[in-house]
Amino acid sequence: MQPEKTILILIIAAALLVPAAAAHDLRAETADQITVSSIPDGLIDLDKFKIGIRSVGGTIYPSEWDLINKYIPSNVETIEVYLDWSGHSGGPYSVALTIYPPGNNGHFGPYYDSADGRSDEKITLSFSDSSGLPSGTWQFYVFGDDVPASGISYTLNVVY
Ligand SMILES: [Ca+2]
Repeated sequence: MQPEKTILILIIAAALLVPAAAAHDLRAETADQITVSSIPDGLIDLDKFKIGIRSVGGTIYPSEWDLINKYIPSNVETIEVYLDWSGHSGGPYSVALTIYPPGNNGHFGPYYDSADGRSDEKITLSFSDSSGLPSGTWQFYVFGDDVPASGISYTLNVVY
């Protein structure tokens, strides 16, 4: 093979690989049809979701996991997830979020701050399935990736 051809093939291969790799961050490691998206402004739309707000607060410590269970009823097409650990002195800090839908279908994440396109000490993502998300108990694991020994507080809202 001529060197020029080899280079051209490598360029094409790289062009094909980059979008696939960039898109992988928000894809489910599952075989179902759930679409994961960044929430454009990262803000809760209270008018749209005021019935379904499920909020919980806690304190996360270095290398510890907090498990938060949320029940999602049937016929819900979209849930939005807002994890916020912003505003602590000495930051920015790093917290990760891994989500297990019901039904042993694998998991989403772990997601870090930048997974939603903004480095703001928040993770704001939506999960959608036009035929209905899995109903039952969703498990949200909050992980203290880089937080002070004294811990930092956070809030998790799951709205639908
Ligand atoms: Ca973020």
